[in-house]
Amino acid sequence: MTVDLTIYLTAIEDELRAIVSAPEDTVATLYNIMAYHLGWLDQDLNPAEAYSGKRLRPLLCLLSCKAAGGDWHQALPAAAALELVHSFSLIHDDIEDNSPTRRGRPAVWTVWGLAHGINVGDSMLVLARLALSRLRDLGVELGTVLTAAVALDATLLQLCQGQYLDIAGEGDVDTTEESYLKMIGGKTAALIAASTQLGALIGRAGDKTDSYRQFGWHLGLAFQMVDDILGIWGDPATTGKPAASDIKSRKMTLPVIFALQAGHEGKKLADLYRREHLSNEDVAQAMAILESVGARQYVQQQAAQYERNALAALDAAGARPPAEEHLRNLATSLTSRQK
Ligand code: GRG
Repeated sequence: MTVDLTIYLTAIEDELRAIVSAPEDTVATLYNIMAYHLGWLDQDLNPAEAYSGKRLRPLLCLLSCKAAGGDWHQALPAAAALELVHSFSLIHDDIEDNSPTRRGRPAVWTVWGLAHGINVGDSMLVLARLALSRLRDLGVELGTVLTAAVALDATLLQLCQGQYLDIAGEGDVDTTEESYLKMIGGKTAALIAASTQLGALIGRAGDKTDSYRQFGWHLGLAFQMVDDILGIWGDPATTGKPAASDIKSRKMTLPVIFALQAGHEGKKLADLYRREHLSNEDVAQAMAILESVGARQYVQQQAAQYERNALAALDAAGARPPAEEHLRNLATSLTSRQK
């Protein structure tokens, strides 16, 4: 992340810390577990400076607000709400996926168990929704606050629907690219689109708000495609996930969907994916098939196309410098990211 964004990142952390603070000592641990997930504490709940993720969604929100001509400080409650929703979804996703690690550290549920994991996630979701009420204190009009709250709730539903499609489609070797796009639209693009939409809304972008949303939507699709690449070919030391993790768990990601359509090699991959458990040799074979049919290059090209769509929407939004340049740089850095 470039140095220029430090001012926003610092303000995001301050806003999050103010929200994630225990109202009384009896529930201190509940809030401390949230702080662990956010990277501020270690497993023993002592202060830490762990990797806490990119803070992509709040950054997009603040920069969209500024690019639309608004005061980005007014968007801080929405920015924090978006990161809290993201955190909630990761904590629950790790439980649903049985993933033991997150950002290179034990996932919340592996340290504190399923019941606390679910409850901590739920608490973060509720804190996210409540956070929006502070928009009023910062002078945002009541109508805008209501529109933002409804947009956030509609996004939560899209997230649940995308997650449903993801879980229901696991191991389905007949998955089409069309159904994949629907799934990642809900699971990933919806929250990123909401980030740019809410920022623009608070920045009073008026009829340009939808272009900001489109920017986030296309960026979100490109982002997930890059995530798919990293889930197969990412460096475990950088991603914090085991090597070829998405193949081992037989995820229907875009490289796999593409390769499954590739004649004889595709049939071989389908046979592997139908197995209940993939051995190391099976994983190596699946990886060789993906390479041989050019699945990685295909997905890179697709991600680049969605990135171009995103940048075209940003142009249509009439985003103002210097935030426009920050948004552009952020978008392009995401499609070449390593984690
Ligand atoms: C919101 C009510 C409600 C339900 C959510 C659990 C769930 C239902 C959805 C899961 C959605 C999910 C985890 C999608 C993955 C999106 C994704 C690519 C996450 C990684 O985002 P990064 O790279 O993460 O921004 P960092 O670590 O940088 O924060």
